[in-house]
Amino acid sequence: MQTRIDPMQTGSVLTGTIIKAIGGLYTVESPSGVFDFRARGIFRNRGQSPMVGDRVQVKNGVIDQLLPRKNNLIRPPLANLDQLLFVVSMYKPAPNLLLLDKFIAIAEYKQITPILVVTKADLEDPAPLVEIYQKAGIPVYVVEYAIPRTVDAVAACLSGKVSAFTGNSGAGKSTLLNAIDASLQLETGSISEKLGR
Ligand SMILES: Nc1nc2c(ncn2[C@@H]2O[C@H](COP(=O)(O)OP(=O)(O)OP(=O)(O)O)[C@@H](O)[C@H]2O)c(=O)[nH]1
Ligand SMILES: [Mg+2]
Repeated sequence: MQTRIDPMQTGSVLTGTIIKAIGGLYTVESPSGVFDFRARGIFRNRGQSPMVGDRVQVKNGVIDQLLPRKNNLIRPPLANLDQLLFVVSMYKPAPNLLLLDKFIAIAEYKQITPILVVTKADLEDPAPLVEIYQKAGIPVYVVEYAIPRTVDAVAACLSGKVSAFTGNSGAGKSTLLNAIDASLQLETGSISEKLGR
């Protein structure tokens, strides 16, 4: 059985993954628990900044070392992704395929598996879009909230992988994440509708 360590204790060393980064405070998930730390000033001086997904070593209660990254994105700053889920809605907002193709190319280049998740299929037939991307070898999931197994399929593809969701405002990212995990309780709709896009 692992003894619980005090990560702030002098001489303690802990390795974990950053799961949240806000205002210079980093939440690190480790085998001994989840803790908040700051990072050594040296990272800023080197123009290196810890990001969500980074594997880090914490010494004496401070993030001391960033372990080598498999890949990373700059905006949003995310490291060590296995897959990127592109949430594309069939209607309002309509799909922007040029942008989608660019992002898929970037993901492939960074060795991140691109996955297409199609929403609002109840409002417009997704078949033509699905066909294009399936033919190109991209995994495609069509989500229909009236058919729960379509949500379960997306949830299942997340298992054991580090994933990020991206997509236009209003595409249905928060709605989907809430359907996958109701405890998230993400706000949906309001902002996009106020902006009218
Ligand atoms: N008809 C229909 N509406 C959907 C579907 N998915 C999402 N919506 C609606 O679309 C609106 C926007 O959904 P959100 O989940 O808030 O979109 P988002 O991608 O999180 O948007 P931002 O947070 O602004 O980036 C909400 O009113 C949802 O109820 C769908 O599959 N069908
Ligand atoms: Mg949202």
